[in-house]
Amino acid sequence: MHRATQRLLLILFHVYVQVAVGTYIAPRASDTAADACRAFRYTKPGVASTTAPSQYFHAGDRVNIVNPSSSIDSTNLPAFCRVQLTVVTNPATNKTAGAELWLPLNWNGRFLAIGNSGHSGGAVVEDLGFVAVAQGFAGVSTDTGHNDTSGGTPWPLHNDEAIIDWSWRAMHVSVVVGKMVVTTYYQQAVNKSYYIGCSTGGRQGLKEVQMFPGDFDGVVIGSPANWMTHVQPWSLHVNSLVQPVNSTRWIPAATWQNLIHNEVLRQCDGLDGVEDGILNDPTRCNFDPSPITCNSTNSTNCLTSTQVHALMQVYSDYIEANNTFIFNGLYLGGELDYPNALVGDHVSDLALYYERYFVMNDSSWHVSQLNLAAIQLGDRLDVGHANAIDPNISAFTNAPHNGKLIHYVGLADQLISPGNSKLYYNSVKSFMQANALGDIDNVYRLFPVPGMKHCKVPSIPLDKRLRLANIT
Ligand SMILES: [Ca+2]
Repeated sequence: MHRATQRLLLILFHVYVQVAVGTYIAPRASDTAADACRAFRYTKPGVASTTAPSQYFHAGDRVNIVNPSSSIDSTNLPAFCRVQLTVVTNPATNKTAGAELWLPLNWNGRFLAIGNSGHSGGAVVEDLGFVAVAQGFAGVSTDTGHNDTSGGTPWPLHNDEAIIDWSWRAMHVSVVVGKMVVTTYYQQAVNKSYYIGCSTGGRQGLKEVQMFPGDFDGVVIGSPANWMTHVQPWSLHVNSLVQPVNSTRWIPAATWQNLIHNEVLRQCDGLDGVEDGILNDPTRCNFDPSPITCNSTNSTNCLTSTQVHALMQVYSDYIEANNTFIFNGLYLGGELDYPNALVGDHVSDLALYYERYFVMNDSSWHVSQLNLAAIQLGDRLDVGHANAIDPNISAFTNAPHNGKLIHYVGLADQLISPGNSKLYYNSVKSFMQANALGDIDNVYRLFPVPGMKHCKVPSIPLDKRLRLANIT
């Protein structure tokens, strides 16, 4: 008997025995998908290329990925293919950015881009998992053009290309390339295209709506840091209202969380008809600090007049020299978290970083140098064109594109005044009305969320939170 035939018979016999004794394991149905994933490469010179072997995760496989800005460790995800790309963001300089595409086996035909946070680099793998593939979307996330780790030279210093990538370019290019790669992978065009992001992610989403209205059919943004040239100086301003620690204006965390918060609730909570610890509309309350101001009969559990002045400034609009409006104040009601943020014991890292390395290109710039001229310099430069404040979104919302924009903001936001969201929404509404571009109610909705912090609903685990926020 021919040796090859012998081998074939041996193999068949081996299989027969395994089946007979119940040990034969058929190949998984998804192994074809796994093989296709692992073999997948994308190379388009001058545009993008895969930078690592694509990884396939079967449903329930442990997905444990960490980068400088995001991490995920889960065994609850459906089957998907992880594709890592380098995209060319500026062919003239050969500047590139990293991007990840997570492509579910059971694809719903839709595309979802995930926004970033802060100034950090690194794809948002957490949301690629829990938001995109968990709901059947092909997800894309950019590293914003840098992969910053703490320490070393700050990435934006004298690096305009990196700043432009962070500001808008890496997102847009990743979306355009991402759709091409998705189409190649599934051999099927994207049906609908969506975006979701909060804070920096909210800013990126608005930038997309304003600059690249064709990228998405629907955009969901939360508390956007869209007025960079004002939110950053405002953050430093709020710091300075109470800092340094142990100055006469300093207010300890326990005082915010007990004395002040309790008095705010006493005066404001019931105005919405329900005393539940949440202010449905903090702007309705005309807070009077006098009951907690120290006087001749109460000099211990109280605020000095200097502290009261600081407190009321924190809740007030930031008005600079020449009566120049800079930014809205924090809202009443979020005092449990305010000491963990801008009225805490240290200067805002993000804001100081922005002023030093984006605007001034000066590592020694100090908070004490903040003034109207510095803010106006920031406005004039609008470094990287990071501001996303254009009120004309008609190319996105109106025919023929007919996009939809959903915007939410927590009214207890501790990092960006909720007034900023209202300001942008109202600017769009006014612009569209003034230019006869239609009523925005059908295309752009703002949802203020009472009691909600910056981009977070407290006390609910992330994966459950995201499923509650299911946007399918
Ligand atoms: Ca209430």
